[in-house]
Amino acid sequence: PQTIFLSDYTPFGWLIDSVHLTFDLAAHATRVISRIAFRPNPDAPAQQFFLHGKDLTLINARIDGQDIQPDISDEGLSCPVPEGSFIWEAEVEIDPTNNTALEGLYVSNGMYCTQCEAEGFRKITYYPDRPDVMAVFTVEIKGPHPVLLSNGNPQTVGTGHAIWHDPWPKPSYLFALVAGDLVAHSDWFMTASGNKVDLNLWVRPGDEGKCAFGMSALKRAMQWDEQVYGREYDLDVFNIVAVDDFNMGAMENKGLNIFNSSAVLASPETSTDANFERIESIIAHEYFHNWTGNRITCRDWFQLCLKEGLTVFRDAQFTADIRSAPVKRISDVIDLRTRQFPEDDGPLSHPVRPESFQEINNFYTATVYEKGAEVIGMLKRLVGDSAYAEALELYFARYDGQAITIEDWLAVFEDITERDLTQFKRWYSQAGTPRLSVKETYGSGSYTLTFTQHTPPGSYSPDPQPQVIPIDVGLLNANGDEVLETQTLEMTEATQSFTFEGLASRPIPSILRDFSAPVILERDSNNDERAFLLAHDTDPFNRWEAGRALARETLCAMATKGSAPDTRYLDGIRSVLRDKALDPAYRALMLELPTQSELALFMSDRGLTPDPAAIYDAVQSLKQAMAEQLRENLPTILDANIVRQEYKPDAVQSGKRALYGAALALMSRLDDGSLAAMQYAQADNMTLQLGALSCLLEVDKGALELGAFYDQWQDDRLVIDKWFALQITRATPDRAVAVTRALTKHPDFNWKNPNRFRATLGALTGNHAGFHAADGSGYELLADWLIRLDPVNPQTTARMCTAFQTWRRYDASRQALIGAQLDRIAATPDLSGDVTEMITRIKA
Ligand code: BAL
Ligand code: ZN
Repeated sequence: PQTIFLSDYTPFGWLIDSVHLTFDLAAHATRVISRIAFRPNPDAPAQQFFLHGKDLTLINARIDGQDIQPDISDEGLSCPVPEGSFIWEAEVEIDPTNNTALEGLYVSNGMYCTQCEAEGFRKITYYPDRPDVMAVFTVEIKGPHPVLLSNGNPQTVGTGHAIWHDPWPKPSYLFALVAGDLVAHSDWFMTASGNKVDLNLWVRPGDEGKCAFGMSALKRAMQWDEQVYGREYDLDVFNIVAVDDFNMGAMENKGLNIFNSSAVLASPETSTDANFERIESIIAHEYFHNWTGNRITCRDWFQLCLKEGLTVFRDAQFTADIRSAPVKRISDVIDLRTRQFPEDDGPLSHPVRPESFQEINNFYTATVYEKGAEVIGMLKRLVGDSAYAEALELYFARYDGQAITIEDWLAVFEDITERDLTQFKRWYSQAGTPRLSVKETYGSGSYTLTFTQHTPPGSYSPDPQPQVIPIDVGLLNANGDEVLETQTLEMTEATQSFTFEGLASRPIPSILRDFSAPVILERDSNNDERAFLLAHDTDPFNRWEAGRALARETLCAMATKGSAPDTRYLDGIRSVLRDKALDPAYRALMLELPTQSELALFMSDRGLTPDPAAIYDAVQSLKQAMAEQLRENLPTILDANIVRQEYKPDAVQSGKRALYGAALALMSRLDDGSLAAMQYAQADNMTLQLGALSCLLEVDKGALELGAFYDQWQDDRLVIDKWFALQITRATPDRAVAVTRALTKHPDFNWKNPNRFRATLGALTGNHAGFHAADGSGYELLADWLIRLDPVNPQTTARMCTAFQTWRRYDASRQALIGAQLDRIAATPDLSGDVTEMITRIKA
């Protein structure tokens, strides 16, 4: 595969005035007729006319009405063109039914749909398939389907024929088409300017009852974007379509968002609170892309973080506003540590804005998305809320309708604040998670914190330079009173000191409040201080962090030295749990232990080789100790947090259910699952039903319930995904591989469906000790399936190769076993470019 470099960017030689596409849909022989008006781009260097195209059969091509014979390769076509403007016309044939890769136009359950980001449009017709070529599209669809949809506003719509016109210039990656037997859940929204927008959520017949929540989330997102960012919707209609076979969560195509059904369909009986919250945030995310991504898009794919980092940041603000800000922040940091830190710590590490790639699909990563959002959070913290708001106003005004770069994005902040952001820009160009160590001195009322930053060198960034790190700090006295409110310290040097005067006694510092930067804080603290902060910190994030750090320390000591659980952790957690002034959702997060892979990274950061079985045993022992410690408190907690009102997926009820579920899991360790079995039997919502089943499986009970669950839900594909995943997630390490293998033989294991594949093999990779079974059986089973899936769906296969990215952390035997599987995958004949790139990088 060819490597593409950011530094090689060249504008396309032509601009497009209009695109007219006609689709004549047929299962194996869809015809796509294109008519495109090109004119020379005065800002581009001279170049040969080249259009991308893949897996297309060219029927005919014409320039200004004259038949031509272009040179055709695997990547596209080229031909001589007139010097001035010209009309390109082509007819191609494609086979949507055999398109199992789910890129371009494909068929899912009899419904035609598209996925064009990043480079799927070239599988639909010949086109300059790059984000900086923006054009106005008119799309005509012919096909025997009751519903025919494309981007923009409808012009003619009926069974068998429809014409859609999108007045907003857009790149091809935002093109979408849907045709099928669908039903709509409809509503409307009045914009601040008084334009009425028709809203439709299109689903398969039978799914109508799962649309109301998605629609309400959409309306709330539309209103929030008007109120907070001053962004209004800009078409007469906004369509969302749910599709079962989809590689990602959802896609922000202009006016026609296409969603993985798991990211939009919800009902209390079939969806958990976590599902509802995820759906709400994905709907908001895709909607927010209308401005941050669609109206203003990326010049090239290296700038992916321009739209993704900003849109993740915006959807996080939305969730924080309508739910609980501290709970959202903590959840995001857990996610960052689970997915982004390992990525940035291993062979797949890359900057938020990569400078080279082979397959852009491999860069839809936690680094681009989540670290990209963290970078925006830091920028906002450094410039302040009002400068951020002004900069965004300028951003929308200056770049509307353009395809731009990170330099353009930073320029609005430089213009508004007159700051020089040259050093800050390293967050976009340097890979790796900075380590921030801190030393302190105190004397004569003067307290000094000295920070040192160090980013481990990697292949992408062999010589990392100091970054701008906003460090939020507060100081407490020995009584737990705040003697210094939160201040943002701006660190720019490799080592830098900050002094605070006038302190009556040596303070206890609360550092990196609100997780003000995506760094690993290395502080020579101790469990007494952590316990103090767990009891007293006034910053909700750092209070949680103190508990998490105590848990990490005690689990590390238990796993490596066989220590007993630290009583300071157990006592601290009990106090927090009993504090009724604290939000139940927050208390539930306090009860959650660090993930086993987080502990593995923590240990390897300290130069220890993580033993997955020992980590698993430590976690089990600590949970048991927590249950014993809280024996007297659990009945009260359970009683206070059972929700008796009609189910609502809001923050208040879901917080109570989260705390109830966490307490029920501990109670199950004391009563052998009897309360969980009772709750399972009575459950009238999926949160409780699945939560109770999970508790039972964790204490090696629940076989009957597991069977009953399948019988009850066998016709609901999204619930059966949960059934697959839960058994594997809850399997003990010695059984995880066998359970997964057995499920791959289940008649419902439709492995070509990405959701089912992820629910099964993805769940295995999430069972840390099971996947890392010492005999290598987990690695072998995953490799078997990756090799099988690759020719069918390279994108989903490549994504799942990331399970091997942490391999150098483990012992020599495991490294040898993983290395052998990586070699086996690499040696597979006709391996896709996607997977070849991933395996090559992981092995490097
Ligand atoms: N643009 C791909 C899906 C998403 O990030 O919204
Ligand atoms: Zn996005």
